[in-house]
Amino acid sequence: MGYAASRSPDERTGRQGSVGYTRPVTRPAAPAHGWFITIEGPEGAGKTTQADALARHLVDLGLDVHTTREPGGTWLGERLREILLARTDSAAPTDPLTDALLFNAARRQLVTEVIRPALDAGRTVVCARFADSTLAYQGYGAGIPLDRLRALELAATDSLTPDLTILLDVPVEVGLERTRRRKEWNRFEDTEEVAFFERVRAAYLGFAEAEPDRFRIVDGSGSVADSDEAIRNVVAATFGVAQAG
Ligand code: Z5A
Repeated sequence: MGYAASRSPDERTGRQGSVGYTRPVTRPAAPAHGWFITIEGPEGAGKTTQADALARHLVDLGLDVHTTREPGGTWLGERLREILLARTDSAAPTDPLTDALLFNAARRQLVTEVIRPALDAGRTVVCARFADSTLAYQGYGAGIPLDRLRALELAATDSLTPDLTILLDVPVEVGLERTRRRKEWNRFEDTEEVAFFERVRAAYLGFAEAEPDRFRIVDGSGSVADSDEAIRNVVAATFGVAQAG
């Protein structure tokens, strides 16, 4: 990360010893290696809405941005998403480790096909949900031991970790109420109890406490504009991209 520094007059003339002049910087330079920003949180927190808004903001600032989501973001990932989220008539509940394997399969494809190449090309990637979701939902929500999940995560990500994770936090009832206004619920919203979503929310807050350098908590219970502004402030403070040119 950082800004392109202009050369001083003395650098241009080759003279040594005087204080250089640096023009004021109004735009962020494209980072040599792109920033990887994830947006996490419970359902209905506004992750999709805010991922799109943040991407538009960063594009306005001159960055080359790719927006994506989990599960999904590739041909294979979107097919797996359909399977994972489909409501089922089957009497047999889906095994949570099966879910974890499928989420990580989609993740592996997204990382290798999209995220790594984009970051290596200097693009910024904004992703709605990433590996923290599996730890929160299949780990703290559904009870899979975290060491098993971390092994799957390592295989899927090759240790790729976001530079910044914005945790959009909302009370469970607020988020579920927002998602229930939609016509379609997904399998998780259909079958899980409120206690499950309370464990997920608490897990996210615990992750943020454990990794304060990576996580920033944003209150998602206000208006879309409130979340939007708070996220812009977080990104500005983290990467120094506040000033539009
Ligand atoms: N899952 C998992 O278990 N393990 C994993 O590893 C991964 C995922 C990756 C699908 O994820 C499910 O997969 C999810 C977790 C599980 N299960 N559940 N339940 P998803 O991200 O595709 O689905 P989601 O989290 O349920 O997304 P969502 O419900 O669409 O929530 P959102 O993206 O945070 O919010 P949104 O789409 O931006 O907004 C939802 C609605 O609220 C919409 O009508 C907006 O207009 C409205 N909204 C948004 N912000 C506001 C504010 N601030 N005020 C009022 N209304 C708002």
